[in-house]
Amino acid sequence: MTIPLERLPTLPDLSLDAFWMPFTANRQFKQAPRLLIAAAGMYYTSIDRRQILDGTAGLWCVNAGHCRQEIATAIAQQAATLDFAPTFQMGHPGPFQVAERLKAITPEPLNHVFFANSGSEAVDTALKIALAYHRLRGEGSRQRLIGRERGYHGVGFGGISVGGIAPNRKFFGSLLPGVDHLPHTHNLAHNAFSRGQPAWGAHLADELERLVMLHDASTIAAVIVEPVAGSTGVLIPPQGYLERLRTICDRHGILLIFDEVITGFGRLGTPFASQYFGVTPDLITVAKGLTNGAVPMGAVLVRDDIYNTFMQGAPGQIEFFHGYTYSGHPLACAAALATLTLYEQENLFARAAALAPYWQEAVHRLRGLPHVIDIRNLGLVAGIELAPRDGQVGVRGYDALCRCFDTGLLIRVTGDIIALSPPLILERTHIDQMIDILGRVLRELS
Ligand code: PXG
Repeated sequence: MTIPLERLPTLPDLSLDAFWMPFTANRQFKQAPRLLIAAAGMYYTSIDRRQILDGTAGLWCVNAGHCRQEIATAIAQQAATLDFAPTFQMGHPGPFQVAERLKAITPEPLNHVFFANSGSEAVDTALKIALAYHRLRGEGSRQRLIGRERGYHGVGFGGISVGGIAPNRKFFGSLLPGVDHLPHTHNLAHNAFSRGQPAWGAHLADELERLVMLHDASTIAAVIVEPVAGSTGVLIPPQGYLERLRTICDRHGILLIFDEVITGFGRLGTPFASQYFGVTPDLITVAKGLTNGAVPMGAVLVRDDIYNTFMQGAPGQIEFFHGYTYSGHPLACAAALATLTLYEQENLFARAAALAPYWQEAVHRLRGLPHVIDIRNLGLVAGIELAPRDGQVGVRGYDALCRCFDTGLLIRVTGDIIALSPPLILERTHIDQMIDILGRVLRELS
C-alpha cells in the first residue's frame, strides 16, 4: 500500500539543517535541494511532483526497478512476523535460505556466505577472512593487502586503505599498515571510445609481479579489485587483465577478491562479473542489488576450502571472531529472497545481456557532442567522460547532473565523468529517452 502523493511532504514542510549528508556538498545542496519522495519502476517522483527517469538504479542498487510489490510485501510480512532475531549462537531461517539461493548463482566453488549490512562491511569482512585464513594455515606472515589506484571499496578503514581514491583517504591518518596498490587501468590515449573491453592494458596486471618481487609473496595475503571499477567513473578492465591477475595470484598463493558490490546481480548480463569474464576469484563481496536496495545488506561469498579451513579445531569453538548485530537481519533476508525470486522469474540478468548491444549503440551516439572526450560501456553500464573546465575539475560534471535532474533524468557523476547504470527492467524507449535528455543537456552545457 503506497502513501498517497498528497500526503507526502513538500519542500516548505522540511527543515534541512540537522541531517549531515554523506558524500555531499551540504551547504550547496541545502541551498538548492534535489529531493525524491516516491518511485515506481523506472521513475522517481521529485518533491515538486516531476517524473525523473532513473539512469543509475538509485546508486547502482535497484536492479529490478523501484517499489516492486513482491519485495514490499515480503518486507512488511516479515516485519510483522519476526522483526529481529540474533544470529550469534542463535538463528532464524532467513539467512540460511538466502545463502542457499546465492549458492545456486555463484561460481563454483564459492558456496558459503557471510552476511554484513553494506558493501563497506562486506569488504572489511573479506579482508579479515583473507588474513585469518592464511594465519590458520600457518602462513601468518601473509599480512599485506593489495588494492588498486582509483579503487572504491567503501568507507571502512579496511576499504579506504585498499581503496585508491585520494580524498577518501587523505583525511584519515595512516590507515592500515602494509597496504600497496596496483596502477589503475584508465588510459584515454590508448583506449578512448572503446566498445566493451579495451584492447590495451592487460600488461598492467604484471605490476602485481613487481609488488611480489618487492614485498615477497610470503607477506601478501590478498589482492582486491572491482572487476569493473564503478565509483571512480566506470573503468572497464582491459582484455586479458583479470585473467592475468588470477594467474599471478595462483602462482604466489595470494587470494583474489572481486568486489562485486556494483557488478553483482546482473549488471553485466550474468549473475556476477566473475561469470561474465570467466575468472573465478576466491572471495566475492556483494551488497546493493542483493536486496534491490530495499533493505541494507551485504555479503561475502567464500570458496569452499577457505570456509573449510576455518571449520577445524574443537567443534565447540567459535571459528571466526567477526559478525554484526544485523548479520542476516530478517527484513534484509525477506527482501533478498523476494529480490532473487524476481531476478529469476523475470530473467533479468539475461534481459540485461540482451539489451547490452542496443545500450552500447545508444550511448556511443553521444560521441561528437561538446566536451565528450570518452565513452565506455559494458553490460548495462556506461561512462561518459567530459573535459573539465579550465582549473575547475568536476564543475562541468556537477552542472550536467543538475541540468539532467531538472530535465527529468537521474545520472551519477564522479568529477567530470558521468556514470549510467539503469535498472535492468528498462525498455529500449527508456534508453532512447535517457540518451535524448543527456544529448540535449550536453549540447547546452558550457
Ligand atoms: N565496493 C564497491 C565496489 C562499491 O561500489 C562499496 C564497496 C561500498 O558499499 P556501501 O554499501 O558501504 O556504500 C561500493 C559502494 C557512486 C557510488 O557514485 C558508488 C557506491 C556508493 C556510493 C556512490 O558510484 N558504491
